[in-house]
Amino acid sequence: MLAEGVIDYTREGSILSAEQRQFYEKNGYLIIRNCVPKYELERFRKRFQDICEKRVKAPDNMTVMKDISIAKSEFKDGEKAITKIQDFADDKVLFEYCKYPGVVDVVKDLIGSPKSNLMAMHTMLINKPPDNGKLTSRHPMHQDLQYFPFRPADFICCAWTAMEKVNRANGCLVVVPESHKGALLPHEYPKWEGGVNKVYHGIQNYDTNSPRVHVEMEAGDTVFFHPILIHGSGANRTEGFRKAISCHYANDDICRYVNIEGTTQEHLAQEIIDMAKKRMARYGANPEDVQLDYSDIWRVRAREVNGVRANL
Ligand SMILES: O=C(O)CCC(=O)C(=O)O
Repeated sequence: MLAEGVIDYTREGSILSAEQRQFYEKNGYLIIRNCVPKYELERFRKRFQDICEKRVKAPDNMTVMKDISIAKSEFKDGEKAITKIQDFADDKVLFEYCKYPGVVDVVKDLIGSPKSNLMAMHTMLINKPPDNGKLTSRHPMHQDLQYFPFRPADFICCAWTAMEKVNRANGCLVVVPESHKGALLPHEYPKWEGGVNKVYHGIQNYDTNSPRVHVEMEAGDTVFFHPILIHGSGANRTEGFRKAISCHYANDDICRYVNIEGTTQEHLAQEIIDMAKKRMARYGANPEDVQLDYSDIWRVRAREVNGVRANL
């Protein structure tokens, strides 16, 4: 079924039809409606609120991010101050999302098989804030592979689940179908007047005329997408916060870490290494004493969701 690292999308999956798998192969994404039940989403929402309001302790390695406009606003703490939490794999409630069978079974059908060893590599709960007019709530068009030091890309997949209705008004995902067939393009910070959030890199000289699809979804709908697919999200022009939860998976039987030195990823990798060193300093380590390779950061993040870890 997986000959020489090539996926045969013409066959039926365990739960996906051959048509669904072929849609993913052609377009680089696939929407599964009603993939995660509302009661699970409510548990994740409550947990996020408990973490934000400090009613439960956040795992040590979790990153809390604030939109640059919020960082300067009256909201210093709590749910309204937090734009995103990242690396929640050590939070037992939120990590249930990554292991949720309705999600994992689709991932197995897209990048592996029922027996594949699958790792959760990157976890996020995004709480896109209402935009204050500066358009900082936008996420520039990018390719997620820009962040990853492991390959091959065809064996990596993101699951992104809407925790409420997402539409153009509150900044749904925007994807460029078939763009996953291209290469990883150079990224940089967009030159936006209102400012850009930390590590929100966008594609250099992105052609705004590229044919795009606005992925409007109901709570529980999940879009699965390839890490080279060009995507981003618009400003949230509503009064509410737009929540989504996501996990990037990699097939551990096939994927290996690669050296990104000297590539277009190097600059971003250095930024992320510097952030990790700052965090270590907060825990008492001297960053000068730490030799940190970019792949080490990902080894620490990776968690098994099916089978066992062998390579990542
Ligand atoms: O949820 C969003 O608005 C965009 C998320 C995204 O594209 C990302 O974090 O890579």
